[in-house]
Amino acid sequence: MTDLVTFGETMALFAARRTGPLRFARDFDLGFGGAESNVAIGVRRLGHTAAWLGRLGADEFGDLIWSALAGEGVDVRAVRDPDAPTGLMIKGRRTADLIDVRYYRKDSAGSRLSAADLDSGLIGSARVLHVSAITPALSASAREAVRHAIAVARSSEALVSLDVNFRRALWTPEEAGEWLRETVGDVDVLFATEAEGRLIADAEGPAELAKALAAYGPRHVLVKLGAQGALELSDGVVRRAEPYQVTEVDAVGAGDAFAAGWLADWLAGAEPEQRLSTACAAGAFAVTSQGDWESLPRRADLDLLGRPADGVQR
Ligand code: KDG
Repeated sequence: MTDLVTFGETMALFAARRTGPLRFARDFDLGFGGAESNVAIGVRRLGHTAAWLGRLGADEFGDLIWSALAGEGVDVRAVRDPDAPTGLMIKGRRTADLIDVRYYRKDSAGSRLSAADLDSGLIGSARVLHVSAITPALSASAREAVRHAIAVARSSEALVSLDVNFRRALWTPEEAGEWLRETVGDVDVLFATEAEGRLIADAEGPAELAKALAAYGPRHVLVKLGAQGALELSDGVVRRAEPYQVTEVDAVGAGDAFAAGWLADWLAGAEPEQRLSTACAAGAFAVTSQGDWESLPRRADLDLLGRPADGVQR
């Protein structure tokens, strides 16, 4: 049995090393990223088994993603598509504090994902199914894949987790809101920023927003508040966590890290306060270095945050 199964599009990532307009970038780091595979790596590093399903091009980027995920211990169940390339992301640094991400993913292998690519037996035997609302925005077949996977997980009583992960480049707020309102009643855990939560429901303040979102059905609602920490509403109880103080280098992937931390502690049967704290710690680690997933913590790393030390570990 796999603890967590997730699926979605993972793309090759070229990250500019130089700050300024992208056209003047000379050197790029080659890596990869995908909201769901980032979560799979995070959960794996925190001690649980994780499988990632998807479609990759039969190309060098597909090979890179496959071998790196497998190297992280993720069970990779991807279809290799001979007719479509692995999608690309280009990450520029317009200013020292502003990262801009461009996608080259239209008609990519990942966007051609369909329900037939998913191993229903694997989903049905998992303890957690994690999806993001990026996938339904990729194509009609990918949207159907999400619907199918949630139905399989529901019938097997797996915990169904959904991260809103709104991508304006893929669909409008209205389109996203409509899909989310149709779907959120079928999930157990909902991760959203305040702005993302308002795609679904309107309410003042994070606690009221969490209550409005919970009214749609999720048992656990997590509202991510960035530098203000996070708020959780679970079984009617609101909990608030303060953020960990770290120096931010690259915020991309923080939400996936937060979800990974929360889900890993749910799998471990941790107390709600501990679970929320681990989620915040994982999110804090994610922003400390470049890359969408590289600085995700292992269990032993979690104690490093918040230590009033001189910043040196020997
Ligand atoms: O959350 C980080 C992800 O956004 C990134 O790794 C790539 O899946 C991705 C996307 O669509 O932006």
